[in-house]
Amino acid sequence: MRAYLELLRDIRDHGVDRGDRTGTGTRSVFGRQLRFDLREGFPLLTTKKIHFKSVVNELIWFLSGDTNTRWLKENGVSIWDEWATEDGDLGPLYGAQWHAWPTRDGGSINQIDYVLDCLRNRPESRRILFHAWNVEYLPDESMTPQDNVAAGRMALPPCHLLYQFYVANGALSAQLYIRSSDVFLGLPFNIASLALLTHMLAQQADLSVAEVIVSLGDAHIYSNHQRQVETQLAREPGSAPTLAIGRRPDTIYDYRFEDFSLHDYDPQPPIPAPVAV
Ligand code: THF
Repeated sequence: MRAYLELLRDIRDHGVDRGDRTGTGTRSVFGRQLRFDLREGFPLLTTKKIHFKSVVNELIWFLSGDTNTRWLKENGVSIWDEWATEDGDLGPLYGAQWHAWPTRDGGSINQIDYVLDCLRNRPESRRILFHAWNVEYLPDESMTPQDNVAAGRMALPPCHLLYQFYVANGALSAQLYIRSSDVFLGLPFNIASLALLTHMLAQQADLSVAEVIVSLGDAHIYSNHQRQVETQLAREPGSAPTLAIGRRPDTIYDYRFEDFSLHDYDPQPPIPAPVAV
């Protein structure tokens, strides 16, 4: 995860200070790429503790097509609470678009099934991707997240948009485009989640794993994360943990938190930071 720490340093030293939608203020750079080789370990940050349970359960929740925070809360995950309505609703964001992209005849398309079909039957395809930027359902920016949900729109537009996969020599790689990356808080989650999804898809399609790549649009540090960034940059990174998957579930939708275990994850303490809503 040295590349991650270098990105933090790059933004701190070379970024431009700008206002932002949330009113918090950010320092940002535009257009960066980080790569991690999954054969060298699982890319989970060691310079602060990452709540791995939140990463796993959020991904299981996305894959299931659920867009209500109820199941997440019951499973110890609170990272989506800020944007939800009182009933826990988030509107048709990630899970809905991944699992059930709405079609004009009132039906839906499961993009995850499509990806698995490609991986199994057309691994050389250059179209193995799924997308969450469904423009018809993007929020109206003059309304609150909760009012958008009430109007049938997403609570907020997807940050991680486009997932593309590539198979060579029986090994799966993945690249994710993130249009707007909260580098201190969100990015470590997004990298770990992409790596986990790659392991799950590889297991389901009888492939091994190769690389994960994140391509970032606006990569920013929020002004109220500056102190936390300094704390993190003063720490020495440890070695990467490894991921083990305890069984092979029948489908990509049948994974449970207990199926995953991290070995040799020995992180430094958490660094609490406020999330901009
Ligand atoms: N909005 C903003 N401003 N930043 C984001 O990273 C972000 N996301 C998702 C949607 N909107 C966003 C939500 N994902 C945390 C982590 C991921 C989030 C939101 C919040 C967070 O607070 N992490 C803490 C503790 C986590 C825990 O205890 O489970 C941390 O210290 O890592 C990016 O996709």
